Amino acid sequence: MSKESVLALINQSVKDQQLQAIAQKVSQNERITTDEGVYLFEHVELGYLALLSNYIREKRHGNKTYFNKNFHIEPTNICVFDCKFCAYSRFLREKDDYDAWEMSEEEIYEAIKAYEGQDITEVHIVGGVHPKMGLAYFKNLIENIKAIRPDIHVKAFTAVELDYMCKKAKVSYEEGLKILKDAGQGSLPGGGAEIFDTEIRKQICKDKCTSEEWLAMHEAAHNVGMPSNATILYGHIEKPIHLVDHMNRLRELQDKTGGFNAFIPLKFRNGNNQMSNINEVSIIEDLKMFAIARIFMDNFNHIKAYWPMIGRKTTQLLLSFGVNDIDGTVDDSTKIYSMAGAEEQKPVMTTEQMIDLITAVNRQPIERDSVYNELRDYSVTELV
Ligand code: V47
Ligand code: SF4
Repeated sequence: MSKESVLALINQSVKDQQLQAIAQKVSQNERITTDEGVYLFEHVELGYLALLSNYIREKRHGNKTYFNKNFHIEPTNICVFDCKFCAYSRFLREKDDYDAWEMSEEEIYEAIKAYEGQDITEVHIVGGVHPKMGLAYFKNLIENIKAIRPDIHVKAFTAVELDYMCKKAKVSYEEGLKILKDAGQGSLPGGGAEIFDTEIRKQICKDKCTSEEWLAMHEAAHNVGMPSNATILYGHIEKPIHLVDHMNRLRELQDKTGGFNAFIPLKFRNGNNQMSNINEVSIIEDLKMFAIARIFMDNFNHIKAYWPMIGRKTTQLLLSFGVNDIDGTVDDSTKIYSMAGAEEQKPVMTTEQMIDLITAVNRQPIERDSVYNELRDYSVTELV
């Protein structure tokens, strides 16, 4: 839809001057304010959010929808922290914590070798914050993974894991990140951000790194030449003002470094955790979150829906609400969401299924690498 038609439609159909002003800004590539962000959450109907976010999405990416061929490794779910929303972590406080796991180094290398000969481009490694797995352990692990699979991009460790390992090793964030980068790490995933507002963070994850530390870690990563992603955990006790504050802090850091690739809203799932009394939000709230993220985060090139978390059908819908990236084939036993009741209990999609999911809603499937170089356009090449 053209700029003129988006504006005309909004101007003709609503008397809401604030929405008209926002639409005007969107059509002129201008940034909206935090007050306007909150206004979108509180007063604007989903149809208008769809119109604006899809306009931005198509202006930036047309119908292109990115995915990659990746797999996940979660070395352990043993964690020194106790986030209230986490269904996955175990701290072996009691010896009979039967569903705690800890992969041996050999098991990790075997998991990498299992993909030999397959055109996978990325391994995503995150897990609990294990008191015994430190910087030296992970440096060695990454070096060995790269020795087995030199071509693979290692996206690893949330800022929470990195903060813990740097502090324990008594090195600055930049020093720690340089060690990992030299070992072969390529980028950072976006986890651990949750909600930056101090009060909300205190209530849902009071003992892990602070918001300031999370942001400082990502700034340090960008400074040493490692790009990263950013997430937000929405749909629990937060209010629109906290969502907008969170996005604003990321937008400011992105202005400074330009090092973020994608913004990934993560829907709070209420299974088996200490916040199970909180209802999950409706699909309307999901669509709103992604659409407003697309409108507000004007300096983030990609808005990603992590399909194992949000489900395949909602992912398809989200491709008309600002989303242009759906992560990867994932192939794995990733448990951080399945244990909290996410849509997919054992998420894996073949390339063919990925292509079908995207083409079924008239978008263009593009395989990308971890830093968004386009590898293959599946709308013009045959799957072999
Ligand atoms: O930080 C944990 C979230 C995150 C729950 O960068 C939960 O490409 C909802 O960040 N309900 C870790 N969310 C995973 C992550 C991620 C995933 C996929 C791709 C990328 C990327 C990053 O998982 C945590 C937390 O926000 N999480 N428990 C839950 N009950
Ligand atoms: Fe540990 Fe991460 Fe779970 Fe928090 S979300 S308890 S840091 S594994």
